[in-house]
This record gives sequence, structure tokens and C-alpha cells, in this order.
Amino acid sequence: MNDTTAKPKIRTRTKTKVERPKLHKVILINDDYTPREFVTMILKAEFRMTEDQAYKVMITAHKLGACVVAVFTKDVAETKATRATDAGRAKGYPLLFTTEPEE
Ligand code: TYC
Repeated sequence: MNDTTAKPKIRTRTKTKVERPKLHKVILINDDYTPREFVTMILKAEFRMTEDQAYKVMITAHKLGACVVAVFTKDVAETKATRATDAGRAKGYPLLFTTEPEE
């Protein structure tokens, strides 16, 4: 045995890197054909909004061209956007919900 025998290095700290999953916005896009009441109804049903909240989001998209509805994890945002868009398509409306990652 000599004094220079290396001691096994004991790992004192384990790096745990848990990244917060990036949230995704669901965005309502305006069009000229879908009735306002239908848009409001879909917002209430799919995004659990009150009549007031749904009306404000609908009228903002109507005036500005688009409006952020809510943010979710990627999977949930995409599922809700698809379901809401499909509900419009089932009635023959061009209603569109898109998603995009938050900065
Ligand atoms: N612009 C539509 C109309 O005047 C209503 C509407 C609002 C449609 C918002 C889509 O995302 C929308 N009937």
C-alpha cells in the first residue's frame, strides 16, 4: 500500500435535469362563414369556457383575425384543436383551430 492509492470517487451529487414541458397555445382563426354562435358554443364545450369568456375570445378572433384560446401541453393542445376543428367541419364550416409552441 502506498499513500498515492486513489480513493474511489464517491458521487456526492446526481445531476437531475427535469425540464418543464413546453406549453402550446391553441389559436382560434377567424373566417367569414362560421356563425358566431357556433364558435361560442364550441369554445364552451371543448375549452370549458363560460358564455362570457367564449364570447370575448370569439369576438376578438372576429375583429383581429385570431385569438389565443388557452395553453396546454403539446398533446392536449393538439387534441383539443383537432376536436374543435372537426366539430366545425362536421357542420360544413371552415372553422379552424391551430397550435403553436409558446416562446
Ligand atoms: N367571422 C364570423 C362571422 O362573422 C364569426 C367567427 C368568429 C368565425 C371567430 C370564426 O374564429 C372565428 N360569422
